Amino acid sequence: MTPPRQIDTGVDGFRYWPGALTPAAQADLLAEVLAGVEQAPFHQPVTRTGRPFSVQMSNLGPLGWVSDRAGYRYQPTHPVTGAPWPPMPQTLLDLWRDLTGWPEPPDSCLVNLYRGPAKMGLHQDRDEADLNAPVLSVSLGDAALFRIGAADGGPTKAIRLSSGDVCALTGPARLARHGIDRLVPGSSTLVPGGGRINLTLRKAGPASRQS
Ligand code: MD3
Ligand code: FE
Repeated sequence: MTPPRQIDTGVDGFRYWPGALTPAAQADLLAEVLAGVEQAPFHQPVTRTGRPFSVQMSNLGPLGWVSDRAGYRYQPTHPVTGAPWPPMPQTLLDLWRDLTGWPEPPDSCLVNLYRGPAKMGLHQDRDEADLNAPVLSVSLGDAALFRIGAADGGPTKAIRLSSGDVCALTGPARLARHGIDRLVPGSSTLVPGGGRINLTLRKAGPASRQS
């Protein structure tokens, strides 16, 4: 893998590998993810106030991020079917090891599906037990305008994330504010039915005790 490109987001610890996955690798990975999602169909979560997300979600791996009127959390089962989440593809475990070097594997892969006007408001990711562990994001399908800014406020910057791009959020970027402003419609034909799939790999559960 090529070294990450340092781009000026104003946020230290944002590491970016544009075009990390070839078109063939993107197609193979998407097929694995969609096979998993057949067992764990996309659902539309709601916030604590009952407002639906415009993004549809599923998860792969031991823990999945869910949101409902009880709040946000990671749980081992699908909120609608009650079944355990399908396994995380080995490709993603390898990518995490190669790019983050983190000593523990990810235990969660959130699969976000954006179609049409779907977006994600500016937020921080802080539902994970160990906020020192990095987060790795893989973009597939239509490009998106991603927005990022420092944890403590101030200006934000927009970056176009395209299919096959990978980014890691480490160190001071781990608590960065970030979101998705909008898709760039028609920029890819990868996802059947159109749109964008983002895979977010995390170590969500507690760090295992070091021996
Ligand atoms: C910066 N997902 O699921 S991925 C999310 O494209 C989420 O679906 C977006 O934000 C998406 O929580 C953005 C890039 C990303 C993921 C995690 C981060 C950026 C991040 C965590 C900290 C800082
Ligand atoms: Fe996030």
